[in-house]
Parts: sequence; C-alpha cells; structure tokens
Amino acid sequence: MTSLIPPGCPTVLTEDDRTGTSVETLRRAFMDNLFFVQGRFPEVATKNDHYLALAYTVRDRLLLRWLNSAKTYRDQFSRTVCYLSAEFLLGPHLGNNLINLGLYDAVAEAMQQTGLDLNVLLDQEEEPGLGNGGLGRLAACYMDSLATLEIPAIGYGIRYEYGIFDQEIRDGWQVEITDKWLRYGNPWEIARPEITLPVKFGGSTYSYTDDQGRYRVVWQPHQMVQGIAYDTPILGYKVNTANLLRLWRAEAIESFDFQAFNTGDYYGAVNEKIASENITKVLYPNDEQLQGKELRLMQQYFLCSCALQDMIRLYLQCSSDLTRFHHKFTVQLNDTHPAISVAELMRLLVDEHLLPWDTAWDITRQTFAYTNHTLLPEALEKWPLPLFGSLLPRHLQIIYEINQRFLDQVRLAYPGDQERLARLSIIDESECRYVRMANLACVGSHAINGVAALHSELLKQTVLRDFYELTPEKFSNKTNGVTPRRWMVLSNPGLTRLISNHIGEDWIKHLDQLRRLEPLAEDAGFAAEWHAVKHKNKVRLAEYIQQRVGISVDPSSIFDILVKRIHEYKRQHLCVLNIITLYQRLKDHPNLDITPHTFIFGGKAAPGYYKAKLIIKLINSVAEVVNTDPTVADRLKVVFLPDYNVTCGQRVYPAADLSEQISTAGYEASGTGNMKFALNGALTIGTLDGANVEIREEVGAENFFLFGNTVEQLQEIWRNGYRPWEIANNNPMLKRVLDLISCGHFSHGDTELFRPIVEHLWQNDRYCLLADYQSYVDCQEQATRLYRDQKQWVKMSILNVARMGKFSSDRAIREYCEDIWRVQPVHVPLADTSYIAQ
Ligand code: C3B
Repeated sequence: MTSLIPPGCPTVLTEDDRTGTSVETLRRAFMDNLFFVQGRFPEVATKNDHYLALAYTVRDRLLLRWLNSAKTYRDQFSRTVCYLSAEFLLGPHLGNNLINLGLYDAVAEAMQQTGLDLNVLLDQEEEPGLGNGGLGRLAACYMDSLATLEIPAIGYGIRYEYGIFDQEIRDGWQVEITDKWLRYGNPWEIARPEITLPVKFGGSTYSYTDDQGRYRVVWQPHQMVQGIAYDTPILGYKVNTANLLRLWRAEAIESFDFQAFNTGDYYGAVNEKIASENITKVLYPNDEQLQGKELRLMQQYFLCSCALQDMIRLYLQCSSDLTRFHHKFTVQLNDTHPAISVAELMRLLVDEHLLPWDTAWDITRQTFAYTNHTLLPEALEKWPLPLFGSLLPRHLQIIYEINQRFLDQVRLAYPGDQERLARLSIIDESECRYVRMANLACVGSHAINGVAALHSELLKQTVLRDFYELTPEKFSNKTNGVTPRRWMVLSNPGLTRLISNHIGEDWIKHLDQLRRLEPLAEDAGFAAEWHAVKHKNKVRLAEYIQQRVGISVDPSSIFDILVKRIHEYKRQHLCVLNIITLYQRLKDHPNLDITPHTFIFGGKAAPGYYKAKLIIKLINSVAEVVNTDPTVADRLKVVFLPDYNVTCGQRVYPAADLSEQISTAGYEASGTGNMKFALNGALTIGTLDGANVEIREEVGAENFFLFGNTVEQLQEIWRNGYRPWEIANNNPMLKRVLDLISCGHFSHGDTELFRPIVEHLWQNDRYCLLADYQSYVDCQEQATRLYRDQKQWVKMSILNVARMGKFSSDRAIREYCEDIWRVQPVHVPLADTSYIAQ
C-alpha cells in the first residue's frame, strides 16, 4: 500500500482538527478557522466569514485525499486522462464536497450547534461560472465521475477572472453585468506560483542545420507571457480519489518588464503587463456562435501550451523517454476549442525535445481524441490564415506539413477526387483562406465522437462525412450523462431520501439501480410520498420566484419549465406561441376549464445575439400582459427567472412537472438539461432531437410527450421548398397568435418591436417553428389534460426516474475509459493522518 507515512511511524488514525469528521471536531475546526484564517471573533463575523471558515474546514478534508491521490498516481506512474476544455462550469463547491465527503449531515449539525444555518452559508458561495452552458457543465460532470470511478485525471482549463456574465432583466431586456466571482477570494483553489510556464506569441521563425545534421526550426516570438497554475481538488463520491483541476492564469514575464523599465519606458512595460494579463481576463460569452476574435485564439493557444508543457514536465519527472508519452497521458479535446493542441504537441516534441517528425506524429495521434458538440455551421471554428499566421507562425508551418502529408494519403485513397481533397484539407482555400479546427482535430486524433446517438449519426452524414468515409474506425458515439450527485443528491434531498429508503443508497453510484423503483410505481403509498416530495419542491421554488421577481405562482398548477441558453434553434419562442394560444383561448372563452399552468423560463443570450435578446424581451412582455389580465384570473402565469446558472438549476429541476425540450430536430447535439429534469421526476415534452431520442427509448414512448417533425421529415420539407407563410395562412389560430404579437398587443402598441421575430417566422423560419406549431400545441394540450389525472402522472414520473439510469455521467465516462482512453481505475488508500498532522 502506498503511504505518506515513513516506516516506523505509528499507524493509528486519530481524530485531528484538519482531518477528523465527528461533529465535535468539525465544530472546533470551524471555530479555529474563523479565528486563525479569517481573523474574526464570533460577535463580528459576517456570513462570508462563516462561509470561508467552513470552506477551509472542508478543504482540509479534501486536501488529505488529494495528496494521497497525487502520491499514489506518482508512485505508480498511473495512466492519466487529461480533459482539455476552454470551459468548466462547476457550480458551487461547498455543498457538493459535503455530499461527496459524506459529511453533509455532520456539518449541518456542527453549524447548528454554533447557532448557524448551513443553508445560509451555502448561499454565500459565488459560483465559478467558467463556462457558457452545456459544454462547460458536461466537463464538470465528467470531472465528478472520473473521480468517483477512481480514474486518474487532470482537467486543464482557463482561470477566467470574469466568468459568464451575470444577467439582470431591466424593462424586460437582458443586461449583462461582469461576473466578479473572485471578489471575496476563492477558498477552493491553491495558487501554484512555482508552476509557471512560458507561452510565446507572434514573431517569426528561422531554420538551420545543427551540428548533428538535424534540421531545426527556432521560433522567435514577439510576445511572451507566463501561465500560472491554480489547482482545485475534485473529489469523487465516497472514495478517496481527489483529482486535479488545473486552471491557468496569464501573467507578464517579469524579465520583459525589467527590460522596458531599464530603457526608461515604464508605461510601455506596464502596458505589456496589462496586455498579457488580458488573455485570461474574460470568458467569451458565446455558446454556439463563432466570433473570430484574436484574443480568443490567444486564450485557446495559451491553455493548450500550458497544459501540454505541464504534462511533459510531469512526464519527465518520472521518465526521460518521451516516445512513450501517450502511454502515460490520453488527452480528450472538448470540442475544437483546444484543437490547436495537435500542432502544439508536435512543436514541443519536434522543436524542443528533438524527436523525429514521424515519431512525434505517432505519439500525437495516439494521444488525442476529439469530441464534437455541435452541427451548427456557425459554430465550426475556423481562423483566417493571416490572423493565425501572425499569432502562431510556427504552428502554421507545422499545420501545412501535417496537411501535406495527410493530403498525400487522401490522394492515394481517392485518386483524382479534387473536391474531396479540398473538403478534407485543414486549410479552407475558398475565398479567404482559413485554418479549419475541426479538420485539424480529426486528422490529429485517434478517436472522434458525437454526444448522442442521433448526433453521432448526423456527424457521419454531414459535417464529418468525408472523415468518416476515410477512417470509419475512428468514429463512435458517447451519449452524454450528468452526475446524480449534484443533480439529485445535493439538489433534491427529499427525493433522494425517499428513493434510498426504498432501494438503499447504491443507486447514487450505480444509477441503473433506479430500475428497482419500477414495481413501486403501482404502490399508492409510495406514489403519495412521491407526490408530496414534488409538491414541497414546488412550494420552495414558488417562494423563490416570489422573492426574486415578485410574481406569485400556485404550486398546484403544472410547473412547465424551459431553462437553457437562449437560441433560435432551442425555440423558446415556440413555447411563447403556445402561451399566446392558451391566452387567446381564454380571451375567447373566459370560462374555459383549463389546467392552471405556470410557465417558467430561464437562460442567458449571447450579448451580441440580438434575436436571442429579443426573445427574452418577448417572454417578459407576454408575461406582463398574461400575468395581469383579469380574464386569465391566475390560470396562466409566465415567469422569467433572471441569471439562470448552476445554482438556479439546482432549485429548478427538482420542482418541474414538465420539461421543455423543443429544439428543431437535428440541431441539439444532445442536451443534458433534459436528463436533469427527467431524473428529478419531470415528464418531457420534446422533439426527436439529441438525447431526447434515447430518453424516450429508455422511459418508454407512453411516458414521453412527443411532437414535431423528425430530421428526415424536415429534410423533405426543405427539399420541397418550405413555405411557412402558407402554414400560417392556413391555420387561423396560429395566424391570430402571430398577428397579436405584430399588432403591438404585448408591446404597448409598438408594432415594430417584435417585427424581426415575427417576420422571420412568416418568411423564412429557419428553425421550422411553424411546421411544428400545431403538433406542439396539441401535445401540450394532451400533457396538461393528463396532469389532471395525478395518479397516472405520478406513476409516469416514477417510471421516468426508474428508467433514467443510462444517463449517469458515470456510464458515459466508463464508455470513454473502455473505448477511447483505455485507462483503468487506481484505488487510492488513505494514509495515516496522524503523520500529516504532526
Ligand atoms: C452543447 C450542445 O449544444 C448540447 O446539445 C450538448 O448537450 C452540450 O454541448 C454537451 O455536449 N454545446 C455548447 O454548450 N457549446 C458549444 N460551443 C457547442 C455545444
């Protein structure tokens, strides 16, 4: 057994203040931290002091496990997964760490004894919003599962000083506020100022032949910055494994400053410093829309260079034979954002470690694997050649070389097929020339995957078709998953308790075990408890809504929720069309007996995406009218929850009756919110898109509200010439709904405000809202009618949860481990703590 204890030391575990877990020890450690870390005595301590004192108390327990993990991996030179991602949307740490340590109840008790409420302290934490949405959150779920499955892993990312903006709603419009998440410090990270790595930008290259006759290229940069490591431990659930999330911050290199300073250019030196530090200042707030900004490319390269240099540094601590690098590390590229890694690893191996090109290329391809997360053409990253070449001149040469060798192979496989050659080329030669990052990722990886069955199929048929035909063996599907620890145990303690009382706690690590709930779907007593848990969650959300936006909603109405980034393809405005349809019906028939209905929206729009921001305005405008119209008489309520983030998700998912997953078929790669809702007992109304397809397969068609055209049907519609205006003109209710928006009914008579939305629907309707409108409205009606039969609804809810086991991120990570990473678990024993405490 690996141990931090030198031979001869006593091996009795003692309860010390930094590692002990009894209520009394936790309480004492907390007081100690309040005093000696925060420098406060109880009478003047603020909520934030309390939060920090508790965070440090919990962190000590994490560090014990983290050090043991690091030591074990180092001793065993364990094969390690490196997850490279420009985003990690972690959400607050404290609650999750308490769950994973198994200390939630003990800490709640210790706080209570101190006269504090754990919930108040949990609310103090600023969440690290280092991601936009699904892609960043997936990375966070995967870090949780990697640790829980005891897989050695490092997450490499960027420590943005400002994460995703905070959203305020003013007069119905989104306003962006900078997210100063580090303002009060971050107790979960440990700065590693001794781990700094140089990163070069710009300049030029020259070549020469060295005294051993080798062709060498030297990159003389125009600018150099250094990356500083900040480490956050990521603990698994009830295991000793705590993996490393290493985020990089950019800083000016001191010597550069001094150079300028010595020549008297003090302000020039300071400017240089500021420019360097800008690299990690802010997260780009676009989720699926490319913005070809130079600073973004700098961020991407900065991350990749720091991560790969760090891996090589770690490798060389244990072995000098870099030809086996890929045996130690396997690197997953989370979308194309880190795809420049392919060229950077080649540069490091060839230019700096003097490996022959072919050897380096072999290592590189065996190191990387690439996950694609979107089919949207506007999200496929490509960089204009002049920009790329001026920032990364050496990488452009390397890419040309990779491309030339690759295209030679393509020519052999498809003699004379010039068009295919042009499509496969890493360089886009049409009009302006670009570097295509997806092509670079495909050529430089040994495995390529999509994130849901349908998405992976469409990838092979559309954006990556040529690559699939060339190397079909590289392709596979890895359907996304979510961690049940954060998304059930932490956010829905009522449901967790109920489930565990009946089937034990194994399901938390083996989500398939939820199947054992199936027989209970017929059990009236269990169903009553199930219903009670949901109702309580809804009451809690209703209180939050009242407090946050001042709207009172009825917890016994159906809670119909749509939370995700705002995007036309996600079709929040289709949901609005249905709301207006219901509103119109009530106006026509004031005594109509409808199921009381609360629509809840949440989500951020990219700041430069005007249509998405207008959709937010539309939702709020419709809410204003509907919520106050006496004819409606509280039977319809519409709420837009501002600043939707991980914390807000944790409140929302447990309280949902109906989950809206209504994207245009073929556009949502997978979705993961759909999984979080269903795992918390919501039924889904959705299209055959992304992972909805597989959710429906698992829970059964009879327990899923399906509507809308399929991918094939939509293709057919477009082939025949899609004419949305004909649909609107032939559907009187739809036409009235569109006219009601156009005539200014929801905009105080302003007929211009929503014109961009309505006009687009009439004339073009790229995302086929009108084609799916009637089917959606009918399906909504069917769902709300069924909601009145609570017995049937609850039964369907139980069956949904019972059959959702597949969608654990543990399953997804197991598949990556077996099919792509070929990595085994490494058990971490817990060393004697008394030695550490000495
Ligand atoms: C998202 C996709 O939009 C989702 O369908 C998918 O579930 C997640 O990724 C995770 O795979 N996505 C994103 O959030 N940002 C991108 N740039 C591309 C895809």
